[in-house]
Amino acid sequence: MRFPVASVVALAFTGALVATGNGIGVARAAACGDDIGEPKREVESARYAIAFRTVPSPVSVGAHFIVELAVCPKPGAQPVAGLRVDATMPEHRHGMNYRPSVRQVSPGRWRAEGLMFHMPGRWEFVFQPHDGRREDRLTVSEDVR
Ligand SMILES: [Cu+2]
Repeated sequence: MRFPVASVVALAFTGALVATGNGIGVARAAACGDDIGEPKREVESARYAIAFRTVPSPVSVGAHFIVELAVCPKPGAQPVAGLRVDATMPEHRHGMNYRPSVRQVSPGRWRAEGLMFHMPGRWEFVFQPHDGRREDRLTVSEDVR
């Protein structure tokens, strides 16, 4: 299934919401995936907030890893009907050699297995939640040594 991508690209941050001075944003981000475990990272688009962590963390080159995610619709957004998880090396114009499997483990919680960064350098996680009609695209930079 293909969806038009809402061209929303958000950058990774740790507590960067505080810098926006948006009190509502701080509260909302804190509520999404609070219990996901450390090191928790967050990213958001216009419609969705995502908290996630990799297992293990940090990720090792050439070793499979898992991504655990909480995907939270913002007020007014539709519930998440599906989620795609991928990773690329933008400077090298390639992706992973493996296609991760993604499943919902409980309401709002997702698990992606079978990811592998096969070389060191700057990777970018690509999270694409959709509501059945439209898909957002959230990216998070990851330096892998
Ligand atoms: Cu590469």
